This record gives sequence, C-alpha cells and structure tokens, in this order.
Amino acid sequence: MTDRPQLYGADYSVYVRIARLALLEKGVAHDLVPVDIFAEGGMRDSHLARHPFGKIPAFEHGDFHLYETGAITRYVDEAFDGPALQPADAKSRARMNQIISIADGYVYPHLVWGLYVECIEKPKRGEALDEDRVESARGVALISLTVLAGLLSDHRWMCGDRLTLADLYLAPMIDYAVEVPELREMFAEHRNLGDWWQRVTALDSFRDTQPSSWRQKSANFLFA
Ligand SMILES: N[C@@H](CCC(=O)N[C@@H](CS)C(=O)NCC(=O)O)C(=O)O
Repeated sequence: MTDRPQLYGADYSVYVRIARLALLEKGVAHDLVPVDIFAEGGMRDSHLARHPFGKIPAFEHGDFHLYETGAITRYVDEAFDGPALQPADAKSRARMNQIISIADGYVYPHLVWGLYVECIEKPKRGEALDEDRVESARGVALISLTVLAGLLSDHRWMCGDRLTLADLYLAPMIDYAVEVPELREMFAEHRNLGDWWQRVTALDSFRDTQPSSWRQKSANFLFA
C-alpha cells in the first residue's frame, strides 16, 4: 500500500478530470490508475470493489478509500497543503456549493450528455440523435449560461478573486460543451463567461489534464 494518493479512472471522464484538477491545483503528487468503465467485457469486479455504483473516479490515500467527486475534491482540499480551493466565509462557500450543484444537476446531464454527446458524439458513431433530449437540453443550457454569467458577474473566478472548486467543476464540462456550435453561440452572448473561459484554459492544470484523444483548443475560438 502506498501513501501517495491514487486516483482511479480515465482521462476522458469529466469527473476524473475535476478530481485531477483539484490534486494538481493543490500540488499533490498522485497517480492516475487507468480504469475504463466503457471497456468491452464490462466493469471489472476490482473496480466495483472501489466504487459499488461502477463509476469513476475512485480515490485512495493510504488505507482511506473514497468515491464521489464532491467528497474527493473537498478531502483533497482539506487534507493537503496548498492553496485553499474553498472560500473561508459561509456565504461564498455556499455560493461555491450552489454552483457545484448546478454543474452536477444541470450542466453535466444537459450540456455534456444532452448537447455534446447527442450532437457531436452520436453523429460521429453514426447514431441518430434524440431530438427531444436535445430540445430540452437547449432550454437548460440557456438558463445555465445565463445563471452562471450572473453569478460570475465581474469577478475573475466563479466565487470571487480566487479559483475554487466551482471553477474546477465547470471547466471539464464546459470544455466538452463548447464543442457544440450552438452552445458556443450561447456562450459568446456572455462576455464575462468568455473572459473566465480564457483564464480557465490558461491554467497549467487544465492543459495538463486534457483528454489524450483531445485536440488542443484555443480559448480564442469564442471570439474568432
Ligand atoms: N456522482 C459521481 C458521478 C461520476 C460519474 O458520473 N462518472 C462518469 C464518468 S464522467 C461515469 O463513471 N459514468 C459511467 C456510467 O454512468 O456508467 C461523482 O460525483 O463522482
């Protein structure tokens, strides 16, 4: 058993990337142990022992085992030295948790699965998209971007002047979503979101965690 944190998952996963971003921003040396949940032959029992719901990521620090990205990232922030990734005051922390809930509850299912997977991944695989799903995702995307632009206001980061878990949650989700031309147009309506996105894409941690199959993208495409 090693005391060096082990993160189990695949680099294409939004949630694995969120955990990696937190580890990198804290400066925590760790290993990404590859687990492909979509691999042929199904989920291996060894992973189900780590994550009974069969999802990624799972995390180990010595004999401490954890799953669920919210728990992992908060643990990483609190158990290790490095810059705080959660605001100290109650109102800002509540705002951060609200944005994380928005990311989990609306952005991930609708912008990543409802728009990115339906409009980009399915056509690549020759599969028909689900028009109803896209239509409802479109509505949620409009609300999500308007709400996030409002919460961001004229701050540098989602919860003020410092990078927090709220930014790290949204970043990998938005990275997939902005592949969808329609979503990019909605995004470009909010100048402050574009400025925030440029800051996100300039982070070393963001660049260092790009999915291996992912082409390098520029933040400037929004204004091209
Ligand atoms: N609630 C989980 C969600 C994790 C999650 O949905 N991971 C995706 C990959 S990004 C997954 O494992 N999907 C496999 C599946 O749903 O079968 C968390 O916060 O960690």
